[in-house]
Amino acid sequence: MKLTTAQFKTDFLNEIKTLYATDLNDTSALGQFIALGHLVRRYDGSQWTKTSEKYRKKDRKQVYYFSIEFLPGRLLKSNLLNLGLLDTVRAGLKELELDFETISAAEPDPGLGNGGLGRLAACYMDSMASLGIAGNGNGIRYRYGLFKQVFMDGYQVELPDDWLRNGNVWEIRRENKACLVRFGGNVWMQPQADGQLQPVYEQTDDVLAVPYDVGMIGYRNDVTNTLRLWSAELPPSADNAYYSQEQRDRIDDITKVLYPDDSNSEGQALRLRQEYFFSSAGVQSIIRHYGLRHQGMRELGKKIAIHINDTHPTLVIPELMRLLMDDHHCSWDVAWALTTQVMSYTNHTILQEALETWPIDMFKGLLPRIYQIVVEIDRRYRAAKTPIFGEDLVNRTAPLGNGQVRMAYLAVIGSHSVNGVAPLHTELLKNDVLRDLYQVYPERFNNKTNGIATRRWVQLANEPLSQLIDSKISPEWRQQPSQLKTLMAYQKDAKFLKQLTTVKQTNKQALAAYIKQNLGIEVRTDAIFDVQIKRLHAYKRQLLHVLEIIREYLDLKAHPATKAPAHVHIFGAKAAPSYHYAKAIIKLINALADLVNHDPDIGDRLKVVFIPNYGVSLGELIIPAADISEQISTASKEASGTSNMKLMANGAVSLATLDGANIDIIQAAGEANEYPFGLTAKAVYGYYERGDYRSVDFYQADPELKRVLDALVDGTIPGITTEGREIYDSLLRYNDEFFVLADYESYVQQQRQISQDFQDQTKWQQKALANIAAAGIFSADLAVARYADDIWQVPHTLLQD
Ligand code: AZC
Repeated sequence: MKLTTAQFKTDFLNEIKTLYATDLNDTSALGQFIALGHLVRRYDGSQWTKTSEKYRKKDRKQVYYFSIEFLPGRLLKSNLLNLGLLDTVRAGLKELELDFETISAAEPDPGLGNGGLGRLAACYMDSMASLGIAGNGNGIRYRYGLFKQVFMDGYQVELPDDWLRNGNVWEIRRENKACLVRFGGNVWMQPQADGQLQPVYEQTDDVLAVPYDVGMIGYRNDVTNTLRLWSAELPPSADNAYYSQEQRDRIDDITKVLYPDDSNSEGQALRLRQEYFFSSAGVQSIIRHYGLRHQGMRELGKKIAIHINDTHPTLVIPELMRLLMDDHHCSWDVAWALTTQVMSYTNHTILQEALETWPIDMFKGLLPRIYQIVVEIDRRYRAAKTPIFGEDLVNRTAPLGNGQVRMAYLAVIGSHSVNGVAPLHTELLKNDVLRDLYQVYPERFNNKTNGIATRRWVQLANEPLSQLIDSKISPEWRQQPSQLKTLMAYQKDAKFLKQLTTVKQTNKQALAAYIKQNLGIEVRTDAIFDVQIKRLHAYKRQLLHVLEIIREYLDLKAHPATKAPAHVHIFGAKAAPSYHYAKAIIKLINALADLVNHDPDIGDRLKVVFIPNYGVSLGELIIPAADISEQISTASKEASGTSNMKLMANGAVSLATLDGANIDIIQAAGEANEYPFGLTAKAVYGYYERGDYRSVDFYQADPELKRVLDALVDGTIPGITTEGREIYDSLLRYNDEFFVLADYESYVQQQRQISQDFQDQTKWQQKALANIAAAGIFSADLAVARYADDIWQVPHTLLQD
């Protein structure tokens, strides 16, 4: 949109006056942010309305992306960028003697997710809007986001993340679109005069689902889509007064926190309530919206696509069946045909513990009508498939089995498409995790490699790099990241490569300043910034990285004269509150940091920095400053990874196992420009099949490794008596489930190589450039366009090469 600086200033000062009845001098950065947010919403208002009108007029097919997590990050800057107002607003604020960055930093970072899956959902919302797809998000408005992580004595402590304390400028509460979600009670089917069966409910616990809508603004294309987040409230019935405190709490709890502690059955039941709550509310609102424009349900499959992001929203399948049959009087067969036509499912993990199942007793008690429908889905699946595939296979794959409701199986059976998120992952789904269902429905399986929003992760997070790129190639790359490949023309341009070093230096200085200010650690910006940022999990093997740091430390102590570039190891990671082992690793990293950072023999040559409370905003600071991208999961375990793509796009080279999308990154940028190492997935499966992995053999064969592991238990690292022992035992006594020791040697070898290669900055920046130039193929726009073409069958405006 068009806006002059002068007009913006007038609008902004007016907004301040209207909101606060005072003048600018009397407001805080937070107050200024809120005023700016309101103003941006007003600027966007008519675009949002017009988008809905346009979709309505053209009767466009709507895509609904259901996800229990969304991690959008701060929205002020990206909304301004997408509206084309960023420069104007910056200039206007400057004239008012205000700093845009300070105001922008006052925005809370909505922590409505954990990691990759939630951030992917947010990137895809941005891309759907930017590609003009009628795409809607559907999730939960958690009162508290993922916990705020602080370290006390090196241990992770979880504090509540009260992100809504000052309200949320971006949301619109739509109480007129609220609906009821039913839990518990009894249900029976009563024959009607026409012979149809109708459910009769008794003593149900009803919860009011109230939607809050957030605008998802497309990149300079006059489109604003909607992310709808549901909040649980007391139903406005006449006998409100009779709700006991317990009932009130039960309702309140549904949307109170992301990931309640599910290590006990109460927590599990709450999680199941959350899942049904947003699935049911979402599907009800879809059907109501559809009903405004269509007679009957016939066209549903042509007008609606519902995407199930991992298994958490799988109950959209029986819920849609329920609405079609009970409210719209479709027969089972018609309802089922429509449901499978509408639904598609993405799997994000092959880890057994993440494949959700619910005890049948719990499920039945909480969702009696939904349970009846799942029983019927199960019965019909068995009846149809047993004659073809035999009883054993059908028993293994039916939605109900071993006293459990198996969500992933239900998702596959009720969808027309099932996809993995990187080629290796999709192959593993077909050949291992969902092998049996792949026999039954081979045509449903496909791959959609993940992608990232280059707008946020390069244009916004790394303005120095973006400007440098603009000075060399056409700014088209900003809309069409595949154009980044034309940067390869500068591979031998010494001046350009030097400029890349300068950009990296600028970004490292910004990160170094943050580290100094918040952790009191001084790091050299000519050091290698070696970055591992992701959830803390044994399979992601932060531990392998730690062993390398111990090795470097012992090495420097033993050979003080060694000449090597300084090395800063940077971690960002939250551990699930009940994940004991992951928390022990956190304590280990912090204890090691304490030792290394204060050792006068080491000085500034080696530093360990664990930045607490990693999230989207910290990612935007850390990623542009990285030299090394640590992607070191045990091969086969990381479905795709997305920090690998963000780091690559910012010129970090990957130190990576052949896992998930690392494989594709290495192929795209060229093996010579990355540092691959370690067992392949095939080799890992080989160990499983033969059962002959013996971690002790590695310990005994390599004196250096032995010395490093002994440091965990011999007092070298003070303050980790129990944690050191626990970790040591996991590696040696319990045979190292994630093959850390098997990969140690090749990992260390690549680390040594990096130390050497980093000294030749020209060569190093050539590698960085190859990564930046190849990163365009991992753009979320491309990924979403593939979903649109192959799965949702909706038009989009992606510019093809
Ligand atoms: C993650 C995968 O672990 C990661 O490899 C992938 O890149 C990401 O999804 C996006 O596809 N999975 C999750 O975050 N899963 C859950 C349950 O949180």
